[in-house]
Amino acid sequence: MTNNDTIFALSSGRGKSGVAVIRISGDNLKEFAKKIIGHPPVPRHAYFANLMDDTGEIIDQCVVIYFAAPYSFTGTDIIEIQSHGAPAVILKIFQFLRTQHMRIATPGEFSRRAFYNGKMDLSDVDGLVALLDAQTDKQRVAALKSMMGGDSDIYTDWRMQMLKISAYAAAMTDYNSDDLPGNIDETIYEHIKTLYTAISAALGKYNASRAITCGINITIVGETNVGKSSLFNRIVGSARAIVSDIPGTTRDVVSATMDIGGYMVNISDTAGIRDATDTIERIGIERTNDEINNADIVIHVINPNDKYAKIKPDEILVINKSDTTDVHKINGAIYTSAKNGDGIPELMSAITERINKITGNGESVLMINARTYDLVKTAADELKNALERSNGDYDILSEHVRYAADAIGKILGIIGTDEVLDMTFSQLCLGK
Ligand SMILES: Nc1nc2c(ncn2[C@@H]2O[C@H](COP(=O)(O)OP(=O)(O)O)[C@@H](O)[C@H]2O)c(=O)[nH]1
Ligand SMILES: [Mg+2]
Repeated sequence: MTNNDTIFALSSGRGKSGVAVIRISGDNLKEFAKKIIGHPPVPRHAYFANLMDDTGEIIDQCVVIYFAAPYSFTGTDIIEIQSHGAPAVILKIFQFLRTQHMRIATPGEFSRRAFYNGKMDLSDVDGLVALLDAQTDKQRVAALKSMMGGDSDIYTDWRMQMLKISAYAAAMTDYNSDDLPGNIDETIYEHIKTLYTAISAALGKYNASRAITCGINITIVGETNVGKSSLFNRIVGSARAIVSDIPGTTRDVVSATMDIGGYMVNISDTAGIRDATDTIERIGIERTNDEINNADIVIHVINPNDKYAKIKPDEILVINKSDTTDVHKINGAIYTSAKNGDGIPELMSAITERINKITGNGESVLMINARTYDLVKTAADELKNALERSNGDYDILSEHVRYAADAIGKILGIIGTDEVLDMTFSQLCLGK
């Protein structure tokens, strides 16, 4: 596979649609554009064309746009063919393109070209991957910011500062200390400290970033028959979980994904906690415990007049069946009736409030993912090493700061191995 092959793919979604977009990337596509529209193309102009194969048979009526390098998504020449979105049309166009010395692109190959041609760095590609996966508005906003270089700007700034400090410290060893300004040590150390604080703060927001991109995990727990499944159905808005007055009805974890205030939420209904009578229910209860460990928010449901000592920090205490009897008040608890809907809006507000606390309202968080987390962490650790382990030896200090800069360089793909590139691009679909 070379970067010069002419490649094509369906860039719009699969299945029947009004319009399909087929993208071609390669060197010198002007001739081909001329051939299909019948005259030399002006870049970025939309041309209506009867797209014909080499036998003169019309394949479809299309709109064709030619983008001249380097002003395209990939930095190469690009032709976009907008055809009707019928599978038969797309197939026929693909067959035609294959006869024109073109091959189908591998997943992410267009983005890989954009990366190699300096149109995007790896952090931007991470943003693109996340944007194509975005299901909620907050996911869209965070991913778009990252894709448009918001995160790259921060990383690039950190890296430039590190490289400067590292070079400066390395040069210090060549000077007699009398020739250097008196407070030079302090200046260097202060600078590293400031950077370390900024990077640590970003790491501290990883949980917020993860909650936005992967969803916030909410688990409903409590004893059997308190109305967990009924509440789950109320929250999700459909009868997903089986409700019954037979204790132990819910044995497995029932999950749903939903959008609450623009955030993606993974909510699960669990088996009630009690001394299980059979093996399957016992497994269900074990799974409940796993869910609790993974949960960002636990909704703990109890019966009216159940005794309850203290609400835990990540917990929302819900007293259900408020329609049945007068309930005694517990400070901070929410009162609901899954039966008639009382208190459900209050419960939703309490959930939203917790979500906003976890995500910090989603405001300017670096979109850290599993790949970048380790690298940001390495950068922070190396700055710490520079501060604590160099003991005034500027060569050692310079080296540690340099390692930190390398870690950030890997996030951007400036320093990269093929495996990292393969992993990042393979997450993209065909046509991207
Ligand atoms: N009166 C009343 N009954 C409820 C309420 N919520 C649930 N139930 C009933 O309590 C029983 C157990 O409900 P379920 O949702 O299966 O509880 P779970 O075992 O905690 O999942 C069912 O008969 C429900 O109809 C409520 O708010 N009020
Ligand atoms: Mg249940």
